[in-house]
Amino acid sequence: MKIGIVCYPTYGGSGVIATELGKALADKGYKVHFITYKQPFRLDSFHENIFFHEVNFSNYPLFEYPPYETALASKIVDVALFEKLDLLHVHYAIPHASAAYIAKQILKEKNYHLPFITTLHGTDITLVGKDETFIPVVTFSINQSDGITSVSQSLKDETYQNFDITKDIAVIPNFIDFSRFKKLDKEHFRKVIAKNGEKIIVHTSNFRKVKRVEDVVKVFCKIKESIPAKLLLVGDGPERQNVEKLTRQVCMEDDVYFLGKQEAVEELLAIADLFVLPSETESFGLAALEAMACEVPVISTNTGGIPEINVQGVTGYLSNVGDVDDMAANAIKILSDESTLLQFRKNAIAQANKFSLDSILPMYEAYYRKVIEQK
Ligand code: GMT
Repeated sequence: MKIGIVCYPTYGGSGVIATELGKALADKGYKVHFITYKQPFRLDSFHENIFFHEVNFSNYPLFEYPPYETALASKIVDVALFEKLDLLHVHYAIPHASAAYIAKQILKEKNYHLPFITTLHGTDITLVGKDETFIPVVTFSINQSDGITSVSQSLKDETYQNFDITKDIAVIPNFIDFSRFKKLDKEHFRKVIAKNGEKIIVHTSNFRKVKRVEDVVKVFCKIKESIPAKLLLVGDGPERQNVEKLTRQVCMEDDVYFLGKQEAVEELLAIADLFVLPSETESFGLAALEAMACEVPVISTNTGGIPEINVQGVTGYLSNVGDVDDMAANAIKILSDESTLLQFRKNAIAQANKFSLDSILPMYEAYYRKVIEQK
């Protein structure tokens, strides 16, 4: 089967899942064609079954807003015809689903049938997609998809609540590649960060407002009142400056490390005792799952799809958005007793095992076959 994959190539969960899915499919012998404006950041090595097609678009001075969607649709048409794609899988609805629809219509004129699947990832529904400026196009293009998947039950429910969707949405959760995400022995590294045996708290995200990274710092300050600890902040984005400012105001900045964008997240999770994810909304929370796969318990909010991953009192704790006192109290409960921490660590990996690549990949393969056969 020849599959086209459209995604955002930047630092973010939807691009990570799309890339990891493409790599796993390629390992199984599928021919995978990535169509994006930049090489996806996790697509870093040669594979005989993986191809990359860059979407170039004109910077003609007339265009205050370069017409990316038009360029993407044209590229999809070109790749589909030349590479004889059987299926197109677009990740994140905006603007990928509408570009896929345009491409499909153009190809139809050329007697070429290209079914497409849209995977909803989160903010394409919960934040950006809900914006009045996008609703008509998002609703239309989701309904025109030959298959629709959502990364959590919560996101599926929210899609039906907010959009007039007439088709069935299949829930296919995000997954973890355990050959990469597992607890590594990095004790030497731990000693560099936590010289005096401090506990290590980690947060990774794209530092957008929705992630509430300032709450991570607030929780950390409260933890530090009872437990010696260090905080590793991994990632970068628009809120970083505000978070840095807060850190300088409220906390001893020596205990907080801003590590920026890191490729080998698993090496940082290897020394973590706790992961904090205080998001305003989170359709799934792939970063939390990655932490759990590395045996790290999670303190999170109870929003969106997070409760489908993080189990209250088992793999971590969940609090209302913004309730930093509750988050800190829960963190202290886990960190102040070694046997409790160890139990939470074991529970976290056991829960993460339910989302292994090996169990989720066949769900995508079966869905692909169903969509192709339904023409
Ligand atoms: O964060 C976003 O704005 C979009 C997206 C991304 O590309 O990172 O994140 C979403 O997709 C991830 C992968 O399916 C999910 O794990 C994240 O929970 C989800 N982000 C939000 O819902 C905020």
